[in-house]
Amino acid sequence: MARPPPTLQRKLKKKKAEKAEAVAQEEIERVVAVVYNFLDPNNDGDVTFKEFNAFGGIWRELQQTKWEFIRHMRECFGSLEEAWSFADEDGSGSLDWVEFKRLVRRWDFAGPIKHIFTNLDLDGGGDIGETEFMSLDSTEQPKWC
Ligand SMILES: [Ca+2]
Ligand SMILES: [Ca+2]
Repeated sequence: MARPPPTLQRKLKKKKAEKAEAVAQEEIERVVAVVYNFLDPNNDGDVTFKEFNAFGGIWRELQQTKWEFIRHMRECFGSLEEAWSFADEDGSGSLDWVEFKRLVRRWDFAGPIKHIFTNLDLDGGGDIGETEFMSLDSTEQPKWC
């Protein structure tokens, strides 16, 4: 089959880009709607300062817990690399929830570990891979800690 003339090719390319942009825009709108619903628990269509602040509070709490978790591991193992080699007991290259829970208990860390687990599972695959785990290493201490 002959290739379409360059002008048509450009047009097709532009159409494709426009379509991708529309899909991205839809995705953004979907996420914004989810966040907005989350922020507007009484569903009056208005996000009050108080509601917005509650969300900020949850976020700060999570950052703080995460930071304490990192500090705790560094105290116990010296570094996150050491912690990882200890954590992945069966050498599968990832930590599932059960594995994670068992190990965190052994480290005597008391905190909302489910939040940490969900937060660490960046790709949402249900377990924590080494790259995901090591992302902790670049986490900075929250200013308020
Ligand atoms: Ca494992
Ligand atoms: Ca994962």
